[in-house]
Order: sequence, then C-alpha cells, then structure tokens
Amino acid sequence: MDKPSTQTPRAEELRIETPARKRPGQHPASKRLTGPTVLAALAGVAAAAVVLSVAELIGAFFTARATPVIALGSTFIDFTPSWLKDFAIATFGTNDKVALFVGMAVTILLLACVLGIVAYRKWALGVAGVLLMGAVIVAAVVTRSGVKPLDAIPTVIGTVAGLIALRFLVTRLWRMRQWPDMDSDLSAKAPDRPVTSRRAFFAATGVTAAASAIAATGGRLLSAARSNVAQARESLQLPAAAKPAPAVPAGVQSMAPGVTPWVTPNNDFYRIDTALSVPEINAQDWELRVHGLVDREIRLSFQDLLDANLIESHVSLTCVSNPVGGNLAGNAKWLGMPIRDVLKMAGPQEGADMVLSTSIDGFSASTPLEALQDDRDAMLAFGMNDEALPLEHGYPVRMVVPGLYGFVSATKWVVDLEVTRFADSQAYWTQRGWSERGPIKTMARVEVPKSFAKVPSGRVAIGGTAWAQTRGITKVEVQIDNGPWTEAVLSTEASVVTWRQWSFDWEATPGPHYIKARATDGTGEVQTDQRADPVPDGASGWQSLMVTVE
Ligand SMILES: Nc1nc2c(c(=O)[nH]1)N[C@H]1C(S)=C(S)[C@@H](COP(=O)(O)O)O[C@H]1N2
Ligand SMILES: [Mo]
Repeated sequence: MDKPSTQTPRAEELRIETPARKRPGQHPASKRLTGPTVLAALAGVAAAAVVLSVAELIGAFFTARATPVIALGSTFIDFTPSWLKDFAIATFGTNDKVALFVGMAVTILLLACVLGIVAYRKWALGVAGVLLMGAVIVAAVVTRSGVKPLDAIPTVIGTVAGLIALRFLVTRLWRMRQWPDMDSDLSAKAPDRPVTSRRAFFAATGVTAAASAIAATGGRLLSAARSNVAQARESLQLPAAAKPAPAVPAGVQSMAPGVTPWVTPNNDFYRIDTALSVPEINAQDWELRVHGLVDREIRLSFQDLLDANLIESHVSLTCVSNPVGGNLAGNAKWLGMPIRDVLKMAGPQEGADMVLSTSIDGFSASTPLEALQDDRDAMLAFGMNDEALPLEHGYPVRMVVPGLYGFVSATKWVVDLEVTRFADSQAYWTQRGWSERGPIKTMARVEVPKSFAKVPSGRVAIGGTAWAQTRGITKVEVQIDNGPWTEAVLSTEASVVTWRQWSFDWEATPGPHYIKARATDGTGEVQTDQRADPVPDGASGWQSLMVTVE
C-alpha cells in the first residue's frame, strides 16, 4: 500500500487530476461529501475500530471485564444516577444494556470523527487526543473491581495500534493535493509529497476496517475458546438437599388461561444487574470470604458448599425497579446452603446488624443480619430449577433471601460477606440514592386480559399473580369500573415466600371498561393505593387497565 515518496504516482492516481474535479466554483454536494474533513473523520472512525478490536483480541488473554467497551460501559453504569437507571429500565426494560451499547457506540463514533479531523489538521493535537482517550479507558479498566493493573495491557496495545492506523490514513489524506478548498497551511505542509488518490485512501481505510473486523471476531472466538466456565457449569452434578423442597401442591396455577407459569423457567427468568459482561468464575477458584464483626474470619470453597447441609425451596424474587403491573419478578426452586449456617461458623459479634455482600464485579447489597439468620431460609444458592445456576443468574453462587428486593439481598457471583452495621457501610444502590433496606411491597398484577385488549362480551377470565413474600397473600380483589371490590379466586398457596396466582370470572358487557386489582397480605394489610415510584424503595399503587369489550 505504502509507497516511498520518491516513487512516481501510478496512472490510476493521476486520473483524479481531471479538470472536472479541479474546476473552481464547482462544489456539488457529492464532492463535499468526500471532502478532507469527512475523510479525516472516516480515518478517525477506522482508527477507533482498530483501538477497540486490537484491545478485544489481546483482551482474550486478560480479564473479560477489562476490555475497553465493557470497562467504559460498566464505569458509566456505576456513575448513572438512579433517575437515569430508573428511566432506562422503565423505557428499555431488560434491554437497558442494549440501549447503553447503542449510546456508547454513537458517542465513540462522534469522538472518533472529531479526533480524526483534529489529527488531520494538527497531528500533534490528534495524538494528544488519542492518548487522552487511551488514558481515560485505562483508568476505567483498572478501577473496575477485581481487575489487575496488568489488565490495562490490551487497551495500551490497542491505543498504540490505533495511533499507527490513524497516522497511516491521515498521511494519505495529506498526500491528496487536489482539495479545491485546501487551506494554505496544509498546502505548505506537503509541498513535495506525492499525490494520493481518494481511491487509495478508501482502499487503505477498507483494509484497516477489515483488519479490525478480523481482530474483533478473532478476539471473540478466542475468549470463547479459552473460557470453559460454561462447560464446567453444564457438567456440574447437583447434590441432593438434606431438606428437599416440599412438593408443589396441585392448583398453584391460575385458572385463567395465559397467566405466567407458576415456576419461571430459567430462560424466562428476568435478569437485572450492572454486569455488562457476565462474570465467568471457575467453581474451583470460587471462594467466599466471611469477615468483619465476626469471631472468626472464614473462607468457604465451592466444595464446602456442596458438602454442607443443603436446603431447597421455591422462592419468588422481585426487583425494586418493577413498576406496578411490571414483570421484573420470577419464581424458582433454589438449592443451596443456609446463610444462617455460614454465619454461625463465623460468629457475628454484638452490635452487628447488617451483612454487606459483594460480587466479584463490585456490586454490593446490604441485608439485615436478622433476615439472614431467621427461619426464612436465606441461602447461598448454586442450583436453580434443578440446574446449576445459569451464568447470568450468578454462577457459581448467589444469595437468595425471601422477602427482600434483589438490590438489597440477591447478590449474584457473590464472593464476600462482611458482617457490619447499617451505620458503618452502604451498598451499591444506597450510594446512588436508593434505600438501604428493601422489604417487598404487597402487589397484585393483572396479566390477562392485557391492557388495551379487545375482548368479546360474555364470560371473560381475568387472572394474574400477586406477591408479598414472607407475609403471603390471603386475598385478591378485583374492581370493574367503579363497582364494588369483589374477591377473586385464589390459586393454592405453596408458601409465604412464593407468589400466589388468582383468577376472576367477569361477565363483560360491550364498551370500554376499567379493571383494577389489589391484594391483601398475611398480616391483613390491604395493598396501598398510594402511588410511589420505584425509587427509593419500590413502586406501589393499584394496577388499573382499560379493555374494550366488543
Ligand atoms: N452481582 C450482582 N448481583 C445482583 C445485581 C447486580 O447488579 N449485580 N442486581 C440485583 C438486583 S437489583 C436484582 S433484582 C436481582 C435480580 O436477579 P436475577 O437477575 O437473577 O433475576 O439480582 C441482584 N443481584
Ligand atoms: Mo433489582
């Protein structure tokens, strides 16, 4: 590609010196589209692709969370104010990560364009810009939790490669002397350089882009090949529980067709976390450190867990970000070791009232010590619905604490339990404006018919799911328009830590109608109609939906 400056330009490169292209005063849009600024921006984008893809390729040999895109995204997530997180979840649901990646791609693209243009106009300034970007990425990488300083190597190599690519492309732009509006500064810069054609520039850019694509794909394949965590998970044999889950009674499923299955299959279980790349932990390497206000600091291996007195039970998890009527809740059968037993081994000291659990990627949750010791059977779970915990749900080990929203209890990829006090430490979301405690609020959800559905008149089955973990559901009532609150038929209750389904037969008459539902928990308390946003400690209010009967 590259030619020494003494070589005469090839014929194809001379072809561009046609009068049509040089005629002054003729500035058709097509010409401006391939003007120097646009091409310089393109060079910047190609160079950025080199930075990211080379880092991805080299990164296959380092911690996955340390690649530039993941580290930048994760850092962004950590600095996301709670209103924005709330907005992202409300707007994009569990696609919030896709939205983040799209936002990042646009930002990186714009920055790359600017840096390309700057480098073309003033190379030294461009270099400074690229190095600054590299430094920002390195900072994002090395400040990730559980990431080692050496994990900065992929970014450093990527940045150097990006600079070389940028130089390679920008040099070609400088050598193009046919710009009609080239300023004198630039003409002075390249008085005796050979002329390069647009075609040569595009070829160089194409080669750069193709090389990036190959590097990125290679990096992906290489990291997949090097990771055997997924395979190890597949082949894990779950031991039997000393206290198996009670058989699920008949009749837990709502009689209304279309209501969500009572047990949520693993693949359909909602996923909420701050992890942009799912942490991959080898069960053999996993260790749980229990420390803080304890008599004895202890360390637990995965084998210790397998050998423990295991319990198994159905527990429904709920996310604090779930809006009224939302679906950030699921019910599964969990297998694990009671956290009570772990704490007993360590011996919590007088004055402790909280356990701060931390995941390998730095997320943390503050759970009342009490909730981990009482008979609700909080556990360190490694089995979910008769399978090893899926990677996205915390493999190899997560916490499951009945009755508390996930953000203060359900730490996935958990590696550290610090026995402490609410007065002394704060968890991840508490530092971002959410509550320090999160008991689950009583909630009735209408699942059929759907909001704004058109239904035929006559008998219509209304149905859904209600929850108030650890208190249980004793009543669900339905109100049509402004009529009386009428009791729905409750499905069988499996336990107070699982959700409970319900159904209601409605004689529907033509026209628009409003359906409302509310639940009563085991303490006799009726679900509040006081509307509250998810921030800081969970949404409340009655779900109300409109349907049209035809
Ligand atoms: N490591 C880690 N664990 C985490 C989170 C997280 O961001 N990181 N999010 C919590 C929240 S807010 C919820 S609601 C539950 C969701 O668990 P699930 O994804 O298995 O449904 O995980 C909790 N555990
Ligand atoms: Mo959550």
